[in-house]
Amino acid sequence: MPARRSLLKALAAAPVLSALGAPPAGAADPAAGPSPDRAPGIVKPLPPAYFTVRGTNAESRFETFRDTGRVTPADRFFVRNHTSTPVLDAADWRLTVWGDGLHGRRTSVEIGYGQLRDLPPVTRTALIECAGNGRSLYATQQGEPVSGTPWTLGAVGAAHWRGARLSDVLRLAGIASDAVAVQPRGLDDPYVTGGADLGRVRRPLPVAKALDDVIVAYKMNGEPLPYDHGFPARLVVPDWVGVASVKWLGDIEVSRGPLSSPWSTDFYRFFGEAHPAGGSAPLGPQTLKSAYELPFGASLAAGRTHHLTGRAWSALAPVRAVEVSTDGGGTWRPARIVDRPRSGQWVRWTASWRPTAAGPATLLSRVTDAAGNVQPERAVHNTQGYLFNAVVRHPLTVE
Ligand SMILES: Nc1nc2c(c(=O)[nH]1)N[C@H]1C(S)=C(S)[C@@H](COP(=O)(O)O)O[C@H]1N2
Ligand SMILES: [Mo]
Repeated sequence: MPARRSLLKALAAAPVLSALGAPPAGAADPAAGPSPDRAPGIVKPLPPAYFTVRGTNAESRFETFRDTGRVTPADRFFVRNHTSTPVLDAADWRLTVWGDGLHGRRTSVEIGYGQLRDLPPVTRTALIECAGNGRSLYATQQGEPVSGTPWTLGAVGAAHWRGARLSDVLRLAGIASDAVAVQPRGLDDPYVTGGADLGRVRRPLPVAKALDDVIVAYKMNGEPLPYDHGFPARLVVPDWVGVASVKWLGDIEVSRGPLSSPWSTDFYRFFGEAHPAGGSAPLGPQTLKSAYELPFGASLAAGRTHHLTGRAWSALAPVRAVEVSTDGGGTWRPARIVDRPRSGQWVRWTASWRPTAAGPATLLSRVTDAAGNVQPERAVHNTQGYLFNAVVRHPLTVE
């Protein structure tokens, strides 16, 4: 961690050094904006070979998952920041659990980093996927306008998360048996949008989910959480939209009545013609997707056999089958699934293809899960472009 800390200091100092006319080698020129391997507010380097920077966020290049295993290395994992990564110190960190949902006369309980680590540790392999992953495909594939970060398919990653069960944390704090909701909140800066200060990122979680499989994670892939992914502690809410997995966890409200925040009322609900006036219920579980580990617009040689690879996942049930089409959806054949399907995880798959005719081509893939969910041809539009689940039409050129 000290190395990261001095790196951050160096970044903060860079504009001053530049103003003196002697930027150190590799320092960003503030006039040119962030250099391509940095994003405002993100601590880790974002090599352009692996990331596309989108505002305060960084999307993983999906095709580069090809050389990763079932788990995404932390230095390749996408970052979704409403504001910027706070650099916190575990020694000063406290988790405050408070609210009318604690029993007895308690109103607030503080848990330190040591106490958190003293709770029985569990490790869970889980995907974190932004609700808006695939959002740009509403426009590019369906011709429908949507608002929000125009992610392609790389706002998702899988990791081994180690931490305490949220249920153990809540019981330690004294959650009452009639509590109905909890609301975790981050320690990053308040989110200001359209002139309104919405406060710190927070979103209610029903008690049933909170006590089921949620963890307060302090390790990612065997290492302390990186700053950008929530150090010293974050929630990991398996199978749910990424925003539920609050980073830099600072406090949790426990309530005997329903809770809400802009992240449950204005965002992360479906709005639009196909949905109830006033919007759907707040989004919970993610959806299902499959994709090729190839850049959009890649060129493949004609007359050769290509070993195509991809990934498929469903938040609703383990993957059952993946099919591919190399003729724009006219015919389908099974892909070979490489990994044993498990709930909450993705599988790698392969399919070979020997294109003959030169020219533009479209590759498709389609996942079916064990509950019988299948990727549809079209996703149902919603104004903020959440939960894109349709079969992706992957453009290529055969040369
Ligand atoms: N405190 C806090 N937690 C947060 C966010 C945030 O901006 N602040 N972004 C959320 C969103 S929208 C997503 S998709 C995930 C992304 O997690 P990652 O950046 O570790 O990939 O974190 C969630 N947790
Ligand atoms: Mo997200």
